[in-house]
Amino acid sequence: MAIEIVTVPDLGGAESVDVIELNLTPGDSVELEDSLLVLESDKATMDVPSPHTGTLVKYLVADGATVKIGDPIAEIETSAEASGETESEPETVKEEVAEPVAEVEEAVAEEAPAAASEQLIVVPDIGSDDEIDVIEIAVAVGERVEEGDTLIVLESDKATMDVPSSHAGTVIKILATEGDKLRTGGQVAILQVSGAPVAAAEVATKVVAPQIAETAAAKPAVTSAAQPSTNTASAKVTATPASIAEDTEASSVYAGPSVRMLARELGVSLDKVSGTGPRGRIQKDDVNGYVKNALSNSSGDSSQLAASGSGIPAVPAVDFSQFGEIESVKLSKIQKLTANNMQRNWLNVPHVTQFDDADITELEDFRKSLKAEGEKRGIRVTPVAFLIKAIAISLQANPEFNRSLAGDGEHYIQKHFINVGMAVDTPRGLVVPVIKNADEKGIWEISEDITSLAGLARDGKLKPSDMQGGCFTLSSLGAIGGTGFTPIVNSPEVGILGVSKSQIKPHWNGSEFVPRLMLPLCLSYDHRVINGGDAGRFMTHLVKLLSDIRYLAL
Ligand code: CAO
Repeated sequence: MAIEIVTVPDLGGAESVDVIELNLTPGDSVELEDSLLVLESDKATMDVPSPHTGTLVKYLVADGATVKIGDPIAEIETSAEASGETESEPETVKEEVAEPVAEVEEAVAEEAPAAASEQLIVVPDIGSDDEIDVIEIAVAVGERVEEGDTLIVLESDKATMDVPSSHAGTVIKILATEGDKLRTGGQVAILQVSGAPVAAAEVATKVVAPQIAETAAAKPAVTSAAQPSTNTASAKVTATPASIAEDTEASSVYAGPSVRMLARELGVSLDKVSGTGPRGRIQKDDVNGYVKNALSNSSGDSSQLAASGSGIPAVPAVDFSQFGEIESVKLSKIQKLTANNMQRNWLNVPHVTQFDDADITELEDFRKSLKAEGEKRGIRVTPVAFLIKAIAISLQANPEFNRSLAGDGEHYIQKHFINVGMAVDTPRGLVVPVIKNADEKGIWEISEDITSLAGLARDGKLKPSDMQGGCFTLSSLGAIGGTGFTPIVNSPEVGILGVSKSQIKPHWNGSEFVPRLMLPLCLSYDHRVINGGDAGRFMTHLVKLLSDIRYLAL
């Protein structure tokens, strides 16, 4: 028998990390490679595997402690043979690892470009202070890029945006990794702005050196190449929430192995449990609390656990492959957010949709008459510009539609500015850029805004600020078709106008039927804030403005 002290392994660059979970109880038997505890840096979590088979005598750290490389973390009682076996391993493995690292360092030193020719590329002004996820690294070390070439792609809650290179040159170091969060000024890459391409030494470094951040972002749940079973060996690295979005079910929830085991034992689906630990990590208490809550809400009926949120029965999973060929396609982040937002708004907002037609015969004649001048100005005027303007003026006249419910349930917020969101259909999903101060703008200016924002949306280049501050949303399917639909309110806004395709229809003018161009309008509203009378007045006003655009000028 021997007592082995297990220490904190190589942290791959992190100075210190937190102990966020102790996986075993003293007295538990431990197999080689069993996870002893979980460490967490600000970028990744790591399971520390046991370098021995034996019995856990005690932990030498507490949950929540901060530790650094070499700190003792646990005592394991082993048989003499077992400990002898494992002790011979580290030296060999260390040598194997050390060599390529040394080679790489030499290679990097030899090939390092002169400092004068290096150019640091940072995230340009993204219009807010928010941190945004890095979802794609578009270049590799050694690659030649031109000014304007995309280096990385960022994705906020609402849109993706490319970060272009501000210089032409060769990428010598990539400073961001997928899953990182960057804000304006965040470091992206270093370019050698003159000179030949460099060897991909940096890539080699990534393979052999267990850098927490790089490994975590490159592939969640990766076991690094430098992961021998020694006391000071490196650890299994698992992505934190910043990078789990791309992962499978197994790690798409931020929880450690013992919490997962508990959830499995209790039949709890972890994606239903809110984490109260650091960065939203799910703790054992969260799982127990969820169970307690589910049991008390369902008067002891544990079948509640199998239902989806709010007690709504889950949609059964169907294996479609039994009926024919299928493929599983990953949702983009925007699609996932849209799905969540739609469900949230659909479930939270009591919707009513009201319909009407506006006679836009004269509006269309006028719009077409603007074509020649529009060509001169380089501006394309579509019916959407008139709709935005008419909505802005209707919001002025009907301020109930420019409100949002306050979170306290006791107040509403009356907005004294008028920004109109416009749903744009893009290959990456639905986004809603906002035309600011639409009430103060004329048709030309609004048309310019529509063209530029719709273009940025389709190219994935909208800034978060382009999509913030909306008061009301327009969803125009007029160019596509249809006679009407019931749009979902873009909460916390309280109203949304759906517009379908205009059609010539017979209209009774009092003495005869005349052909008029009629535009179908569908106004959905939050019935908690807007009552039917408010909605009737808003719609009537809107129809009047569109049917006689002279009112837009008043
Ligand atoms: N009826 C008939 N024709 C219409 C129309 C309507 N209601 N609205 C637009 N059109 C015509 C335009 O006049 C234009 O034709 P011309 O070039 O001959 O003038 C043509 O359709 C194409 O318009 P467009 O789509 O390029 O431009 P737009 O300004 O009308 O729309 C935008 C811009 C961003 C609203 C639109 O491109 C878009 O993405 N719509 C989809 C919104 C969406 O997905 N909504 C659903 C959200 S989920 O509820």
